[in-house]
Amino acid sequence: MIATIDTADPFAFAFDPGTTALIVIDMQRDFIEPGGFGAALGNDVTPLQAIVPTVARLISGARAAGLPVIHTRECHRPDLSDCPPAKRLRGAPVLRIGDPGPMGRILIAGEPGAEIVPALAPLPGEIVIDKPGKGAFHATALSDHLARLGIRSLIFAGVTTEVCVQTTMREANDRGFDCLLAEDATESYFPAFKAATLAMIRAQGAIVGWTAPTTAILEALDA
Ligand code: C5J
Repeated sequence: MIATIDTADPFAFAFDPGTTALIVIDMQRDFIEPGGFGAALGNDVTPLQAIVPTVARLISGARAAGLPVIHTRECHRPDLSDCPPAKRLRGAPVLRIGDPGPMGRILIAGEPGAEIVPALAPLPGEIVIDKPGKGAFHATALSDHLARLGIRSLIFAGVTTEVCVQTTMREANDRGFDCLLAEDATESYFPAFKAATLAMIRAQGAIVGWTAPTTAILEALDA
């Protein structure tokens, strides 16, 4: 059965919940808690913390509606073999990827900081994609999982809006998925970047995809 979100931007978003998945991007301690990668880059992490309850509501509505919930984590192997020097050495952060920090080594798989925040912990059996890039399709098995599950439409949440969320949405759009971003279940360290990203996504007749508030998405899933 087709569900429709009439209030989606730039026009109604129609999707079949049976072929739709929720992708929650990088809701990790390293981006959301003080002492992680986001803070090491000089950012205030409080705006990202504020969306955790909204993301939790979206995840629980998706689970209740039977949608697969896929979680991603931006992180690297302990030997950094999947972290290009161009990424690790860029800029002048207080702590670089791989350096020891208050939550273990920054953005390294298996370290406490790379874990998803406890309030949004994946359930046993849910897919968790560890990704070395900003986009979740790059160097991961995400495409294979989506093909195996018969997924055609994707609902997105997570952080940060203009980096890993937008990159993954663009990758998905190019692969033929209809993409919807939950406006209030995504956040950036830079409010202007979030606003610009939402506008870019829905410009030119949904050139990348649609956006809608979490409540509207949950109502459509519930109907
Ligand atoms: C960043 C991300 N911002 N998950 N990563 O470096 O968006």
